[in-house]
Amino acid sequence: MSRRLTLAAAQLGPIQRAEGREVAVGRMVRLMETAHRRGAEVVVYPELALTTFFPRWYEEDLAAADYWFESAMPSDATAPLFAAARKFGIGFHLGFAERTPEGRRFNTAIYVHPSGEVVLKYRKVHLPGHAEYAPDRRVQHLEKRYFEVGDLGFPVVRAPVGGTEVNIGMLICNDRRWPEAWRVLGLQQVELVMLGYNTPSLNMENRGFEAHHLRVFHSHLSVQAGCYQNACFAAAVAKAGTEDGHELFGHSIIVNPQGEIMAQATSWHDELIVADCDLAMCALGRSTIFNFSAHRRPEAYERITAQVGSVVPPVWSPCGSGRDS
Ligand code: CDT
Repeated sequence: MSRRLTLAAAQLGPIQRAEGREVAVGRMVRLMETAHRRGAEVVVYPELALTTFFPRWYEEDLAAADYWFESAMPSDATAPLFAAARKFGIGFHLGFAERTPEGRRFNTAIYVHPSGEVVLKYRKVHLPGHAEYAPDRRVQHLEKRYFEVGDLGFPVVRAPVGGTEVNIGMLICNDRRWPEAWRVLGLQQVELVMLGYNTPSLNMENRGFEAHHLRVFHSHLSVQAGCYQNACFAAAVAKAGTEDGHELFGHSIIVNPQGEIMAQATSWHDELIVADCDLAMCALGRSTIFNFSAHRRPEAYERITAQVGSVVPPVWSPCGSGRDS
């Protein structure tokens, strides 16, 4: 029996600091309606989709940043999204700032079944940026201040997505640049990676020349390689455009297990892209080049988990004849 999935990625244009969540949620509901009209069974929204990318703003007192966090899901502001999912029979992925009842803060994503039940939760592991105000920086990136490192690992679950059971997993923004994260998902036979991001168009820190086009190239390179090497589909979905004077590059994509881009956003506004995914492609990759049980050599990968930073290699020096070693 063929296993197909109609997958939608709902890129969001900018959300300004002064805009309330109901504005963003209204836009997301309209995108969901479009997704439904176009036959999608699941819609993927960006990282921290409900507000501006607030880690660019410094708050001395952490409690003053609580405004940006959701302490319930659904909250009053997000309830219309859950209602729309029920109405359209569509599942959705949502990125948001989570504040737990114990007061812990995470950069979180969930996959919600059309019934409104949260099927899967992931908390971002690779937090970029810094924890303290950095006066030498032109733009702050305070994710390490506002969030703890995710404590859920990289979970994968098999769950109904539309009419099909799909192995779903998640990454959040900077995670996409780390092959270890993809591989942990691949080792659980992930078939669909849902991934939201907020990535600035420019590196404002000028620690060396970085051509502007490389920002998008590196994002796509990471997602395409992750899909190819782990035989999965991904929806990598951006917040795009100029948010409070800071430009985010958009370029949302849907990628197949061959690493090919199946659909790409072309605007820096709210935009829906849709792709028809044949999940049999995952089994093909997993049973050929990336047949892990046949070809992986974990005994040679010890450094991957034993070591964090890189080490300086030994220096080669000639030893006598240099011939017979
Ligand atoms: N949100 C997030 O993780 N953004 C980072 C910015 C790093 S600057 C290249 C990202 O990896 O896209």
